[in-house]
Amino acid sequence: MAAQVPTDALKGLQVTESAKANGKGAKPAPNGDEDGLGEESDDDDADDNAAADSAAAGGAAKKKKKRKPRKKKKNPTAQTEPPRVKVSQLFPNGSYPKGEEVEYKDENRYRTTNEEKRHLDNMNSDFLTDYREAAEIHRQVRQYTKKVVKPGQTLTEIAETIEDGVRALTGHDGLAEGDALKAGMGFPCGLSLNHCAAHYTPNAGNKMVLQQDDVMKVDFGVHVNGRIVDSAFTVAFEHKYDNLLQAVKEATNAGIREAGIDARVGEIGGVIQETMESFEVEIDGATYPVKSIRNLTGHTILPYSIHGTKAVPIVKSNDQTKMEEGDVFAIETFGSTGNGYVRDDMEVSHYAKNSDVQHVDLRLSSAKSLLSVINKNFGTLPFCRRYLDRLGQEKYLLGLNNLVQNGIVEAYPPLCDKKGSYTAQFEHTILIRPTVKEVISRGDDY
Ligand SMILES: [Co+2]
Repeated sequence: MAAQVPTDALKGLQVTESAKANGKGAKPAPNGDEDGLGEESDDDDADDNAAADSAAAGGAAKKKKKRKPRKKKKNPTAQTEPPRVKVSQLFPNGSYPKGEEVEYKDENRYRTTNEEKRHLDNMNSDFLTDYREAAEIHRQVRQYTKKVVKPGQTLTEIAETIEDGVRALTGHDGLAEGDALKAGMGFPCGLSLNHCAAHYTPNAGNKMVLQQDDVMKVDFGVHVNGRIVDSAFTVAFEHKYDNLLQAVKEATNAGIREAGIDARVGEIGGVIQETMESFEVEIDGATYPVKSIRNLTGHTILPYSIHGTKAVPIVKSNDQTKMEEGDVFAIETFGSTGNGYVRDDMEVSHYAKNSDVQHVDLRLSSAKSLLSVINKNFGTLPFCRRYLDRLGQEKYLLGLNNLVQNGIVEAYPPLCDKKGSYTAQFEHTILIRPTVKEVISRGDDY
């Protein structure tokens, strides 16, 4: 999810204690898993096994004779299509694949083998496990999506393909109160077309259909216990956009390469811009320079908070802010054939509660009750109108707008360059670990 210059990116967002507490709701599953595979424990596993356990224990010898020998429940070993198998079953004991680990350079080279830094890394094992699980879910869902996405599908269908996949793979459908805070969507699935760069997702009743000629930015987040993986790619069916996509992919990888402990974000922006703007693209007979969109940035990610306090510009700047050990960054770059500048346009779909708001006395009862729904289900995680719809909320717009006017909830409108232009995006989440930089969302695809 893109951060905007300067306001969004520079807000000092804090994690609320209640959000933290809610996120730690996963209980260990009962021991005595019949298949003995010691699968990752969470609430849903407990539910799945409850029936089987009681049949095995309570039903004991008496009933056993009457029944046909029950087949042993086996853990699936492969993902289905569409993806519906929890990744915690595919990777028992939390043994999720690592991201791409990159050693630090120069004066930070010592860290890879340093005893103290390795110790610090080991103390973060829950953090790493949650992050790797979320990243694996992102990879599996996006790779399925890339396989099936076709012109003629509605944006709503595509968004639901992704969101249903993410929720199933976390094992949390997010319908029971507080469930979406344990794991699920880290922010709404953005499907921004052509001149729109970010923060578009269909609201209820949207009939937009993906066209053969479209350039679609797919930007979605997966979180496990508030650890958000923010990663995005661009889909195009026509080869005329190849150079645009290539420019942005290389610019993002340049940013990832430059990132590291003590790296200055302004310099990283310069390298990103240089890479991006070394490309041009010919579309329908006209040649365009590819420009970095100068008022969009990458950003730090905090627990349950998608936009942290640091920004990573994608143009050269004097920003001397340094990356530090322990930071989590979303490195995202946007290229455009237009002005290289976005402004708010079209209907809002994305919202998030501000984490730094003081208590406000709300007079509107619909705003009060909606805020309670937001607190219980999303905390400070971004959500969209469709997520309120699926919780059964109705006629909430007045209340929602009131929360926005009172500064409690922030609206994130779609961000678009000039009409007729094309924009592309690639994004990865990276962990600035004590010993190495881990590109947690890296896959074979990008
Ligand atoms: Co982002």
